[in-house]
Amino acid sequence: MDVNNTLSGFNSMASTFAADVDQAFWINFWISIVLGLSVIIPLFYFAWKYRESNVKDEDIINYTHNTPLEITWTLVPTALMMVLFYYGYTSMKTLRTMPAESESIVIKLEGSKWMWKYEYPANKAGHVHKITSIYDAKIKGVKRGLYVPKGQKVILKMTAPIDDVIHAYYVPAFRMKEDVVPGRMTQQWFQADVVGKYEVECAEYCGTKHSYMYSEIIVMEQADYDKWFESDAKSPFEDQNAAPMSKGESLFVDNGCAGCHSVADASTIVGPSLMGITSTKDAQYLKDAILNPNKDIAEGFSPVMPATKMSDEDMKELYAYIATAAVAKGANIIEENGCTACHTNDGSASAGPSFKGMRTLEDAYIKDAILTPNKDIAEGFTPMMPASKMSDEDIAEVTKYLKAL
Ligand SMILES: [Cu+2]
Repeated sequence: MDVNNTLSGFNSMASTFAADVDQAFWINFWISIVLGLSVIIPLFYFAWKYRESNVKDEDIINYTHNTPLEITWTLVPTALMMVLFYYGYTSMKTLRTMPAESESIVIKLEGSKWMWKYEYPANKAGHVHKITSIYDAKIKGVKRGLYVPKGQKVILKMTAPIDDVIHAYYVPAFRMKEDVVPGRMTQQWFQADVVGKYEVECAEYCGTKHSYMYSEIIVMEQADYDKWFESDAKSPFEDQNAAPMSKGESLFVDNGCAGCHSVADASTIVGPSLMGITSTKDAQYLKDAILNPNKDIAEGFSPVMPATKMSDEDMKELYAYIATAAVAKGANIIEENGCTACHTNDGSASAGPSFKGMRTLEDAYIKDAILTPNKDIAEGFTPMMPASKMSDEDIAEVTKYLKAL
């Protein structure tokens, strides 16, 4: 899904009750116009007709009442208002009457700063699908969403963590919106009849990344859905599984770390970037930061990170992921510039010395060696390295990579 920061989905009516909601909206709209104009037009007409220069003092009469007129202007608006009430009430009732849980797919939904998490009931093999939707700046969208079959009733049981804020789960194409409240369970159901992808947005301002709190609902054919649901694949679509995530990366995404921390570059999202952090902080530091995040806050950041429960084993995987993800960019630059043709990572000399062990070099030395390589050659090597044109940023990435080796 490529999101564009505008409300999309109003051009489709993908849920069974979308047409009812639209009908109620347009009836509401036109009756409001009629009632509004029935006041505003006479107002201007009478103001003009009885303007001061047009009325003689002797023409002014004091009417006490006019029974037929008063009955008319009471009954007609009341009737119109009852029409509004009828359509509002019946469509509201459809939306708010939950179908029987035994005939529906009941999915738990959690909204938090700034991600949506879904938890399905266990499949036949006992596997429980847990899916996290987090906005990914690289793909300008979310990688995963809520997968549902066409023509089936789905009940969403929604809540937010007790220390979070109010969000709202909003699906324009379904004409459906429900508050997601910390410590409270709210519900909403839908049945989607059109296969497709539909955008989900948070509709309750919830802080810095509110406008990036996206998810999507993917409506699938029943057979496709069943095939995925009975498997343990993270996603029903091959392209979303093409590059399987490492355990550490899954932990990073599923626990929502990616919502606030970047690892592949130095940009600040809400929390500080974790890029290169493993070169100065050990695994114990990361463990502390996860279990008791507000003990030790990086300068310039506020204590907003929720504590996360994680096993020691998972901590290790996560730490390993952060260590490799942080250097991935530098590694890419090195690869792209052909450096690996002459330099290894493992300590063995090739045409040039190995990168391993270069972590002791000064930053300025590394920069010089890239831009003017033949100025200062390591002992035992000949001056043959080509100068590389590299931006200061790329050099910084490469330096970080070398220091992490
Ligand atoms: Cu929100």
